[in-house]
Amino acid sequence: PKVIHLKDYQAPDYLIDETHLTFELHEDHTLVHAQLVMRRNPDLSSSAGGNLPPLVLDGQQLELLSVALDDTALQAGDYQLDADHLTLQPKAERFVIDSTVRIHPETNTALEGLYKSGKMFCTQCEAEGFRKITYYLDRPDVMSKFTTTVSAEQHRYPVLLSNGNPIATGSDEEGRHWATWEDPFKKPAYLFALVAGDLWCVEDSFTTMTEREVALRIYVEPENIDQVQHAMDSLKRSMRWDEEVYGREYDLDIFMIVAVNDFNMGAMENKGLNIFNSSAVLAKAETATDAAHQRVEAIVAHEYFHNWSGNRVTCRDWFQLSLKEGFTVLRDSQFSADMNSPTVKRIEDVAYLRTHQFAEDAGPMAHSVRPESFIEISNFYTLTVYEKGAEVVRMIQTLVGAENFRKGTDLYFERHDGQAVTVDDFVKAMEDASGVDLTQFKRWYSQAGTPRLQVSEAFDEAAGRYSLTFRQSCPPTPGQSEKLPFVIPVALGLLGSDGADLPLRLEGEDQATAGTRVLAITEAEQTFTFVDLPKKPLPSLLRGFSAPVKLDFPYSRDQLMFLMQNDTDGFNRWEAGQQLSVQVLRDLIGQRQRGETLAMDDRLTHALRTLLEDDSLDQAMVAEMLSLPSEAYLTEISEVADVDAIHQAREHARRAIAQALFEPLWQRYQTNREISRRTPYVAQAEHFARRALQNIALSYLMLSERDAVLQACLEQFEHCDNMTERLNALAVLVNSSFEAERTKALETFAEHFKDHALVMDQWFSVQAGSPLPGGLERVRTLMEHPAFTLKNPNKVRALIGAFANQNLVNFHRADGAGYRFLAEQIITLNALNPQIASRLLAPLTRWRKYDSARQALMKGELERILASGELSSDVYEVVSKSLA
Ligand code: HT7
Ligand code: ZN
Repeated sequence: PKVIHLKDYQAPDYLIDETHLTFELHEDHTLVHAQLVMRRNPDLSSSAGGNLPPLVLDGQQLELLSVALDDTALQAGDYQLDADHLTLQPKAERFVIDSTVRIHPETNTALEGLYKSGKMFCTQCEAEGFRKITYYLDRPDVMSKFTTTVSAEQHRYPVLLSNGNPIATGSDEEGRHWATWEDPFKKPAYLFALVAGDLWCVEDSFTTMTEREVALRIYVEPENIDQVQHAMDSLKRSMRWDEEVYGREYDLDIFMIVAVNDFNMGAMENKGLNIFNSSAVLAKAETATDAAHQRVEAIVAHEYFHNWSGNRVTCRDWFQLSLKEGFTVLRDSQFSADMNSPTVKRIEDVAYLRTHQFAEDAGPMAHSVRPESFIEISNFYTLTVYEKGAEVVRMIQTLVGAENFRKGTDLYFERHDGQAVTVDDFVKAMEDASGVDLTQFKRWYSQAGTPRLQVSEAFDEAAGRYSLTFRQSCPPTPGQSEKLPFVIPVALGLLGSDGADLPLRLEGEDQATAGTRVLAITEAEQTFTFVDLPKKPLPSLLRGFSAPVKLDFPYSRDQLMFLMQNDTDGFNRWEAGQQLSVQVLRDLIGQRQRGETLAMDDRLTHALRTLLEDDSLDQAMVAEMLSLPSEAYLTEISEVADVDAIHQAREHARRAIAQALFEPLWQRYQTNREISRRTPYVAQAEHFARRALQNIALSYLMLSERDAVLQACLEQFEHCDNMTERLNALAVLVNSSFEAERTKALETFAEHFKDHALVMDQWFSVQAGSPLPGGLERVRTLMEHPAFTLKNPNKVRALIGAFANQNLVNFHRADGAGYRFLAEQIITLNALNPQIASRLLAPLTRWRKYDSARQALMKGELERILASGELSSDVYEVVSKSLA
């Protein structure tokens, strides 16, 4: 397989000014006619004239029926065809190519290009799917104006959609009809979209900041029409927010979203016609959890925000992917923070980043935010490009300040509107707007790996001087053995003995500042000295997680408890609790490994009791603070992860907390359940918070195995009006020892929701994630369930993905059966859907984290996959890099 390198980037020889497409959709094939109005790239054409370079169009899995150059049909000898290209020789600087190809969306299980999801046709072109539709210059720096005509049988496909505005429709006597759409904005092919189906839509409108009316339409299959309102409300909130916070106005007269059931990712920002995984659009109280409601809101916002950060200003090449994705993830997280609790949103994002992105950064697929090479670009839609990319932009905001950051984004959008640009262009706009030199900062884009920041303190009481010394280092990653120092913004405060923030004055400064301040660490080792401090302060470091690093400071448990209760930074209050929990859990893991009786440090329960008994605290925060670090996070921070000891230590801690705090938990549970019983479901922050605390309380209480709690759980399961309470009750039953109740609950749930694919996904996940013994056998049995199919990515994620990623004790069974099972599924999926197969590999790529016996078993399965036959480039790249 060919490796593509960033350093080899060359501008395109030719440009496509206009693209006119005609699709004839049939049940057993589709014909695509493309007319491309092209010209030589003026930046490259030599003034001396000379020979024109060949035109090399991308195309895969296309049956070429005809091709013409300026109306002259070309014969076989006039062009060259291989599996990936159509090459021909232009005769003039300007020319028109006409081609007709036959394709087979009806058998396309890879869900890339044009495919059928159930009864509808839809497309997914990012990153390189358009080349499976027609011959084209399928690269993001070739931007063209598109006109698209779709023709299909009227009865089966009454709705025909593409990008832009509808300009003409018609029908013929054979029961077929057609529609033509015109997109006035130039765009790369990856933003092309087409949909044909029997769809209903919910319509609304939005008045923009300049008083333009935009029609909003969300299309779904008729049976889902009652699950669209939340997405529509989210869309309107996103549009308003982007105007208010980033000054961005929507540009077309219509904005459409279509929900499809078979989709490889969450959603896609095609110009004016976003296509969504139905799981990222549909939400109503009875069938979607609070988390699902929040996910819909975030994804609707993310795709909408791409209209500026991605579509109006796009990427020059795929190495620049984080230009649009990192920035847009930051924008959607800021939006979600504004719509809900900012601290809780930050906690969720950081927990996710530290568990999963840090693991990626420490594994064989580690790459920088702007990767240097790839075999298959689909493998680089990663946590690093998305989540770490967002952290990098967030750090720019921290360093230049909020006001300059906004000036920088304005300048970036204005300067590059209609262009395909690079990460350097983005950073340059930030530098120009702020006057801050970001040269060294850009190492965050080019160096992979998670930096470690070790902090030590020194206090000179007599002089009132308190010094913090920062030492940064970054472990080697594939292809990068040495790293240069990063610019690390450290937001910090110093707490006095009363818990309040002290005024901060650095040596040499005239005046003190109040509260939090940001220090920029730029050297491998650097010391900052604060003065005017008669007593030794307690530092609160990396407030709000101001940089994606692993911070080390030797806090004592008492200091962590003090920070938990006093830090003015909500994020760091949670973080102190997490660090305390990690210390306590590490004790238990050690005890377990030494075969000792487990005995937990009761300071953790004391600290949690104080929180639980304080009615004035945000309930969502209390719920977060009650959540122990996950097994996946404990694995990530272990040198060698002992899966069983981690699980047992964590379970022991949960039981100890449940026992010590039974009364306050029971009280909280009953109060909140009572309110839930009286209050109809509302998808809003304060209600999410109440249910979150109620549900975590229930999950602890059930560990007591008391009959009163079981009855309460069954009451919640049977009588609640929403999926949040029902699914949580189901999950705790599934993880409990009440076998009869568990079996009955699973049956009634499945019977009730058997026709709701998305709810059945939850039903699969809850069972796949249960740590009770026999997990693999349960998953194998569930694969036989009529609602399961390997052809639907949501089902694969819900059952196989949940098992391999969330059920660590069962997946990492010592006999390797979990690994073997996953490898089998990957080999099957490699032929059906390479992108999904490749993503499922992630847990096997982490083999270095485990003991030598497990390492051998995991590598054995990777080798078996490698030897299993013809591999897709997607799977090949991940497996071969993991074994290197
Ligand atoms: N920009 C979108 C990327 C995407 C994608 C990439 C590869 C394969 C399938 C895909 N579906 C969507 C999603 C986003 O907004 O980030
Ligand atoms: Zn995106």
